[in-house]
Amino acid sequence: MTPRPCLICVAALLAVGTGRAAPAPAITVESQVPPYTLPDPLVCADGTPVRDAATWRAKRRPELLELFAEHEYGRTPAGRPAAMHWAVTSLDRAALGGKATRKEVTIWFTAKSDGPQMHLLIYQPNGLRAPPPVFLGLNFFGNHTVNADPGIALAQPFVFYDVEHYRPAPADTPVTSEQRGVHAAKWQIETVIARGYATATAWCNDLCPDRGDSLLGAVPALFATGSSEDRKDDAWGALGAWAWGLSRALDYIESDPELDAKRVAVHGFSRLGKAADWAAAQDERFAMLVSFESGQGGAALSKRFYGETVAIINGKFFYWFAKNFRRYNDNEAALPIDQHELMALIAPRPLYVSSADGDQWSDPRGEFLGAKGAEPVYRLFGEAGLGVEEMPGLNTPVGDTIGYHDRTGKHDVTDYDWACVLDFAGRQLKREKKS
Ligand code: GTR
Repeated sequence: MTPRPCLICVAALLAVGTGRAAPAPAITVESQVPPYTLPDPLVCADGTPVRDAATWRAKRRPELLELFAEHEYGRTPAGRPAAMHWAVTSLDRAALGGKATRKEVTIWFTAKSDGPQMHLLIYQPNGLRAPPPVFLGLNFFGNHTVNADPGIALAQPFVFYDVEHYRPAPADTPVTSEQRGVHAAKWQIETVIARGYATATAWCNDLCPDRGDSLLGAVPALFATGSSEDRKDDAWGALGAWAWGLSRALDYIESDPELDAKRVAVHGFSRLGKAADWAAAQDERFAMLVSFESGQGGAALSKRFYGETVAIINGKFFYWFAKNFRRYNDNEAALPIDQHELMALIAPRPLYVSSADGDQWSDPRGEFLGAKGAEPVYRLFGEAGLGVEEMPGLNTPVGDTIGYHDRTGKHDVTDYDWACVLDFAGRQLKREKKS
């Protein structure tokens, strides 16, 4: 793997990119949250009120998508490349002790076999009478980390990371297969299978490596994005490319008769939760969204200025968002949108937001308010949304079409989180479709 840019290079890029001194310090005390005003998802830019689902669909939804693309995530190239194609590269009908079928699929984004490509790993439960609904999400460190199953191809290039701190490990770290399954607890694949769902995942690195120079390679290069500093102000960043890849994985799922492409729940944790949020907002083929501790740029309100702020995230992760997002560094009041409107773009599809009390950086209350602020749009569709006025106590899942919980513990995805999500999906995704 190309090494990450050194700290001096990053500092230089930051100075060029933001032209600012250090961001204002983060607030993690609720009483210090400054007053703020949220934009109303039900008022169009020209002042027209949105009173029905038809106006939302025809006017306000496209307008909000455009605002998020221009000001925050950057623009996504339309559709899929004409030469995109795929092949199943491995198939085992007796995986996970015979309970599942494991499939590996390579999706090439161009006609070239050595061009940008994504490796999709799929487990589907055996013995079902109908194609199962699917949980689809990107992983941080390679498909072989999501389960200890020795049949999973080791991610290429094989990169060792410091799993606890989400950093590459030192270059001389010995290459062994010990990384198999290091994130298995975050994925709970056996449980997901046992509850009657398939699970599909790909490594975010296939689409866009998570490092400063990544916009010059992989999928961003395919669309001639330019470097993090040279690209257009409204060009996408890594989050946009990751979201795009989730839609391309769904393109494959639509072609696979063994999977129910009409019931795909897209999910993601933290930075990959932000990507899942943006993917589900743009691509209405996703039937449900699960946003695990997606924080700033995800489910949490930016204007609360609590935990990670716009300036902090743009400083450290200058290649995640559009350059335009930097205009709101320590200037959140000027943002014409906020994240409750991103959550509203999921309506009327089921949405689940999960927080962790030990993860104040992601702003649990801001994530709850992001979900809560989407409710007026769900109501336009006759959906109840969260159904509670106040943030629930710890470990108390709430909600109808919008689900939410705040778990005790650190920044993570746990068996508890999955248990809540699977209960919610059972009610919301597996229910008979309304005709
Ligand atoms: C942090 C970042 C968060 C979140 C997190 C993660 O460093 O500040 O926005 O994305 O990484 O992805 O684990």
